Amino acid sequence: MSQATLHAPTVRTTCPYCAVQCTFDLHLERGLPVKVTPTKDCPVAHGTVCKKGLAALNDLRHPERLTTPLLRKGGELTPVGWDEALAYVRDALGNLPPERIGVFGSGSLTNEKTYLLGKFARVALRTPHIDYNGRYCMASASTALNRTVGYDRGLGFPADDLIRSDLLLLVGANVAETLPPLMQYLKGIKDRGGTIYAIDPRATTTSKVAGRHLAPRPGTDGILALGLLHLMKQWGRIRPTAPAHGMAQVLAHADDYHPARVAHDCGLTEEDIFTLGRAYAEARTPLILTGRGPEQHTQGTDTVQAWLNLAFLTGHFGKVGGGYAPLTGQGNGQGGREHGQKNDQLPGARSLRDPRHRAEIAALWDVPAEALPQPGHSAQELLNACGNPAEGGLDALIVIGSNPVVSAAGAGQVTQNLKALKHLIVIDFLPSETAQLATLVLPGSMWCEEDGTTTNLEGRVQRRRRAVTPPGAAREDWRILCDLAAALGRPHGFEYPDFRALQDEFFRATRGGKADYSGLSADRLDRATAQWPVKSATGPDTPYAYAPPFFTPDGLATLHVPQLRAPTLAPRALHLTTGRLGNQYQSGTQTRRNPALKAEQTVQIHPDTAREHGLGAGDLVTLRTAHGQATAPVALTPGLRRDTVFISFHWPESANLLTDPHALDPHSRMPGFKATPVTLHPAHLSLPLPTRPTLSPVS
Ligand SMILES: Nc1nc2c(c(=O)[nH]1)N[C@H]1C(S)=C(S)[C@@H](COP(=O)(O)OP(=O)(O)OC[C@H]3O[C@@H](n4cnc5c(=O)[nH]c(N)nc54)[C@H](O)[C@@H]3O)O[C@H]1N2
Ligand SMILES: Nc1nc2c(c(=O)[nH]1)N[C@H]1C(S)=C(S)[C@@H](COP(=O)(O)OP(=O)(O)OC[C@H]3O[C@@H](n4cnc5c(=O)[nH]c(N)nc54)[C@H](O)[C@@H]3O)O[C@H]1N2
Ligand code: SF4
Ligand SMILES: [Mo]
Repeated sequence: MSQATLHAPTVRTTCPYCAVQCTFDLHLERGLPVKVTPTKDCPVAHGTVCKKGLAALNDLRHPERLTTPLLRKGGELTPVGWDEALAYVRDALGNLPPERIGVFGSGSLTNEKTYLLGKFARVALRTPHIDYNGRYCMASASTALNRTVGYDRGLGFPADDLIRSDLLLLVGANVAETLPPLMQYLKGIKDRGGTIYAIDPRATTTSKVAGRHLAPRPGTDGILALGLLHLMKQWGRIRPTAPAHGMAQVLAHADDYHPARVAHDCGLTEEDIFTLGRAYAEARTPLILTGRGPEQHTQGTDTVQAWLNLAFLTGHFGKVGGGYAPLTGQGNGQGGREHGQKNDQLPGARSLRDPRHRAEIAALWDVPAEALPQPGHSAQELLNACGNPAEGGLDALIVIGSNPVVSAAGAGQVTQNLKALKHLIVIDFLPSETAQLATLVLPGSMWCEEDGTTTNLEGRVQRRRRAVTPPGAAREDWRILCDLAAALGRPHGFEYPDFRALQDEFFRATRGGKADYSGLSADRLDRATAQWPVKSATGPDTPYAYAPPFFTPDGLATLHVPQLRAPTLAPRALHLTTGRLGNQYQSGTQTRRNPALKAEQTVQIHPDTAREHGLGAGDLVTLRTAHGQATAPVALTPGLRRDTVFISFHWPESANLLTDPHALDPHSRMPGFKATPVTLHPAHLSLPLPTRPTLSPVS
């Protein structure tokens, strides 16, 4: 190592990817970050990282990095200067009624950008139609927690407490691939003699480490939870965490869920139900963690509710080491769902429907409260409305931090809708599939090119620090949003002299909200991270969030009776479920280009099912659903249920050509990403293997 390297400066920041938000030291050489070192004092990872984080710098100066605005001229995206790009925005959006313009945000954005995006939509565009990709992610868990205890902070306790659990139920969470540093806690639980169950239709890397695996049919997790509640009632194990509304109804409803019925609906044996029930009844600190497996269904909210009810009624919710919590996914999935990019939300997890909340934020933003729009379309409805007068008709959409052409349900239909828009403006740093459809692409900033804060899966706020400036004519995202407001002739409220001014306004805006960050500042966060709420500059943070009294008008929780149906399949149909691979991230914009992160798309099928369909390993199979079709090579997967197939959604034209853009959870507006009836069709076997799966939407 050269002397220069040894003495090179380092900048401490957080990873661009998942909700663990590992802290890194970035080593700089000649002003550019060249190496990532995990830091031992990272509160969750404690110095471990995953491959994605270590390789994150490969995208920073990637040859495809966007360095200039691109405007569609004569059908082609053509480099232009910022003046021309902003003049386009002025002419394009300035002449549209506000309710014809939509904004689509992201749980990848820092808290400050999330806050600014919500303000931009309501104050500069004056549109009700802003929502974000967290609707596809945490919305069902968040909705269930909010309606039960009045708020949602992901893990209600520090991650270090995970090892205090003596029974961990990982329900549809493949943490070995998706939140790898959490594996040290699984080891900790086992070292202390605890038991871990992975509940997943597939055997996964996680289930192997867990040691116990139950594979219910996709979409039946809530019924399994009802079966456990039924047993706990029979066995006299009901001792609620606190008095609550709705308990009698929830307990009466569980009477119908006897083990024989539950086993039948879930595709398990009665013995499975009893064994799990005994383990739960005997555990001192059972902890239920849900991932996207049980949540991303059209009955996702009620499914989570069933697990939450179980934890609450057996007295574990809110207790150290036990209870129920969802595992947050995106880097700022937690903060991203608190500060106003949600269609019905104002900063600090306030409600856009609440007159008092509207007045508080209107005063801060210096606008009349009546000028703030009411709630608009949710994410999928927003995309369904694009270019589509039959579904609420939007003419223009601004997308930042998401790639819905790959990640939205019914991506074939969504692609057609986006093409039908008059104006599609995408702020990204790489040419995502969505950016490639845009009429205007604005080159934004990557994680280590900006300051800000993110909130990790334990509700802990940490600083992101800028190590380098964006390349070429790329700009920091927050500046782009302010430039757009100015181009629209609405600069008032978007004239921050510097980033600190925006950040301080953001912290102030949360004062008095449920997600109160008002005691925080960049300086305080330099000294120590903090879990919200943090209500004053000198006051404490809140490591434990879910203790009564809850954030409800009377301080009590309200349990809801879950309405759950077991999915039915036509003859010959199978369940299609979707999810993630360890080496790829989300819609893949940031990881498919990264040579350090090799992965391939396959369709995982049980060997017996494959044989019945005349398929062998590596054969191309076409998956057909009511919404589209997709072709990819078969991977024989013995640990998978025979009635289920699995495909990842990291590649374009894959999983989401098969999912339904219209069926949504009535409470969370979540699409059914994880259960679609599918049929298998061997593709022409003499075809060469494609370098990436090829699919076409059903016309
Ligand atoms: N490598 C990697 N890590 C990531 C991400 C990524 O894209 N790549 N994304 C981040 C984000 S945003 C998120 S939300 C998290 C998600 O993290 P996870 O929730 O762990 O991810 P998934 O793979 O979507 O789903 C988890 C498991 O659910 C199972 N499953 C499918 N259907 C069902 C069902 O009906 N019931 C049950 N019980 N299980 C089911 C799948 O087989 C899968 O193993 O990961 C975060 N971390
Ligand atoms: N079938 C199926 N579909 C799914 C899921 C599933 O399990 N199955 N999971 C769902 C879930 S949980 C999620 S979270 C979504 C995620 O899917 P998306 O919402 O598409 O999220 P990403 O792929 O992370 O997209 C991020 C895009 O924004 C860019 N970007 C990232 N950070 C920033 C930033 O700070 N600024 C700017 N300007 N651009 C940025 C990236 O380059 C990329 O193009 O997918 C959902 N879709
Ligand atoms: S992707 Fe998640 S686990 Fe991996 S380094 Fe980044 S924050 Fe840590
Ligand atoms: Mo997510």
